[in-house]
Amino acid sequence: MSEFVVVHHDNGVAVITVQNPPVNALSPGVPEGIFSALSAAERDTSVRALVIIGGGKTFIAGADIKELEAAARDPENAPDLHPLLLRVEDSFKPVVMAIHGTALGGGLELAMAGHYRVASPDALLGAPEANLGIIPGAEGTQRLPRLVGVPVAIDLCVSGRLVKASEALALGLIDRLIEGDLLKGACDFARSVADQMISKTRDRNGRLGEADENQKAFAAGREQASKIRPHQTAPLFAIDAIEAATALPFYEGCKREREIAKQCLASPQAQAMIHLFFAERGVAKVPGLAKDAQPYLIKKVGIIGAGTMGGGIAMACVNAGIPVLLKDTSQDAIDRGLATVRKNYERSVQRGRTPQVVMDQRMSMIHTQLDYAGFDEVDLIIEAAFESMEVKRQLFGDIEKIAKPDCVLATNTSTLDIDAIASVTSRPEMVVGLHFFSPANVMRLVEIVRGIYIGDRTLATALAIAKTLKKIGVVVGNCRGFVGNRMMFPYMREAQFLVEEGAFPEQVDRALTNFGMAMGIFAVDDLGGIDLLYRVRQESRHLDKPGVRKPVVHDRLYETGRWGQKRSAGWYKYDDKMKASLDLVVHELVEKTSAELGIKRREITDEEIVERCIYVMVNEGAKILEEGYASRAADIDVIYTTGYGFPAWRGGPMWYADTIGLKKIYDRISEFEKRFGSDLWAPAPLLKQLAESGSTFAAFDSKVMSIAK
Ligand code: T1G
Repeated sequence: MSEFVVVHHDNGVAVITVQNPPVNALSPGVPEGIFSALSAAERDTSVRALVIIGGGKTFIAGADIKELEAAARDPENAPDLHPLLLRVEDSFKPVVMAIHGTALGGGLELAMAGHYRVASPDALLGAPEANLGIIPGAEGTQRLPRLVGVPVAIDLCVSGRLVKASEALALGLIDRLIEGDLLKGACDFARSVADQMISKTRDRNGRLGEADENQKAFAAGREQASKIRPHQTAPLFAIDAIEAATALPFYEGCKREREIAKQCLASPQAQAMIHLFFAERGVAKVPGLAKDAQPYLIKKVGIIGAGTMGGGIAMACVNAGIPVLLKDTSQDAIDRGLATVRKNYERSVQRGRTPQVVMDQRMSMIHTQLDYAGFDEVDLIIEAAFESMEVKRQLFGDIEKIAKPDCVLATNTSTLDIDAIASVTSRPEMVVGLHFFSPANVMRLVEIVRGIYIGDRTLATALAIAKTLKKIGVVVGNCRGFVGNRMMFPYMREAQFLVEEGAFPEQVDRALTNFGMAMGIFAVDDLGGIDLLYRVRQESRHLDKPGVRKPVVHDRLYETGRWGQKRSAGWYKYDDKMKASLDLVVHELVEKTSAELGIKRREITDEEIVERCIYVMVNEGAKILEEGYASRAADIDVIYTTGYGFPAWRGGPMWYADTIGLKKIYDRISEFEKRFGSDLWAPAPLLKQLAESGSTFAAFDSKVMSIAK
């Protein structure tokens, strides 16, 4: 019997339990184990029906993505689940799939080959393959539309969203909800259908719809795909495979699906997104952090500052079930902050994402106040006050006198020196940077900034609270702008230089969004506020090297009072729905600034825009790695794809650089250095070294991790 499968009998039912922790992935040996257990149960005359169930916390969370990662480099060796699916579906004894936890990708495909599916109410089902740049490749695109109809199958494959068991029942994806003991309920169900005619999913063509309505569904699906997953190929290929299901007999449809799946698996997008899957899980493995460092338990949080960030962080906490004390200096500030929180929840209720009762319950977990009452009982204090060193040092001096000894003290600063803040306390080892991204209740990224004083338990607590808040916590060093903003500064600089030299903001933004950025850099600047970046630059003027070119056009815009969306005018002008449009006033300002700088404006290509804006990021990323402010290039990829709108299908800036080839990037940067000078474009020594040795950032990471082990 296979190490991955355990079989026991329950009054005429053979129960096949899959055991491949942590998520029962269909790793090599698992499908084979299920296959032989099923064959044996079929031969066993005492068996009238079968139940397949997952051991531990979940059903089967899909194919083994590690195996897919290898197959992406050699698709001919992609895992083939077809023999098992056929074995299940052609069983002459009913096979009941008992689902708890998650049934995802290949796990859902196996479940759909079964004759019946039952689930516990907390189960989640889905086809998230698009998140990996691939399509369901185990007949999922052929069986799913047969169970739930074409439009729903398209939606599930394009969005990758997971459906709760109650919705799965309504959709026809499962046959029964089992309250209480799932295994007992599944066995009872199996016995109840043991003598009934077996219906195979592959023969259920009733829900495949009519050609004309399907054409509408395909068109709507392709439009949805280009809207929610711009530039991504897999969602469109999934629709092609579902279309094959409606046009071809089952097995020909499966053959078409396999061809498309192989094509997807071999695509750079799949390799990039599979890289990110593991990179997002790899950030928790922090070199230098003691493996047995115990995080402090966070049961209650105190937040200082009820502004945009403080309010968003409060929502993230109560959404995770953690009550919050939210303090600010004036009732007005509190009322404004709470009004924003309430508006956010109301919007979510209106969209049917949050039941009203849940909104009320979460709002009731936010206690607002003007003093520090109760802050001596909280387990974590997050300071989200005005971005000024003086204000933050004052605050940390105050809170450390109130907070209990094992309370972790965190600051949400996005640019200021953590050590300078920590050093005003008598317990700097308890201080950590928790740099959330706006809106903090939505954005998945948290930069966890570790300063020189931080204790292992404090760092472990920061990682744990990020996970509890369903965030991706990436540990970074305490340099100016940490990792994300530090790479953003030269990116913004080059974008502004390009505008001073001949481009216009909308051209730069178009080139960047065509490249795949979620937003153009000038649109981002308008969203964040022109005054914000202006103030950050003023605060760091003392760090500027004399004689080195600095952008001027941003100052000129600031001086006009066009501070972005908050003033309905910035690089763009905005209507009352915040829709951006071109403003020739900005063109005049840009041309005037070029004249002021004595720059003869020239034709600038989109290619130059992308190269200067993205390569300068890569170069800064390489400096950050060699200076040790980030542990892995993959961490930088996670930061930029989850916090800065870098396209996931390009894998992040460092992975993207590897796909271009570091030699080409290095050579181009060296050309820019000749044109614009070393102060702006000196190649990072690490980039030079990797480029000249024909190596990659991925190889750099493996080396880091092999040393860290
Ligand atoms: N394969 C290999 N390893 C996996 C895995 C998988 N499918 N899923 C998770 N892991 C590892 C993960 O790397 C981590 O390892 C540990 O398990 C815990 O994961 C044929 C081709 C199930 C919701 O896309 O979404 O099927 O870091 O931290 O937060 O058509 O994991 O501890 O060493 O995420 O509790 C489709 C992917 C595959 C689901 C659990 N399936 N997994 O979340 O734990 S493609 C997916 C998840 C496919 C078919 C196609 C989540 C989870 P480590 P975790 P979690």
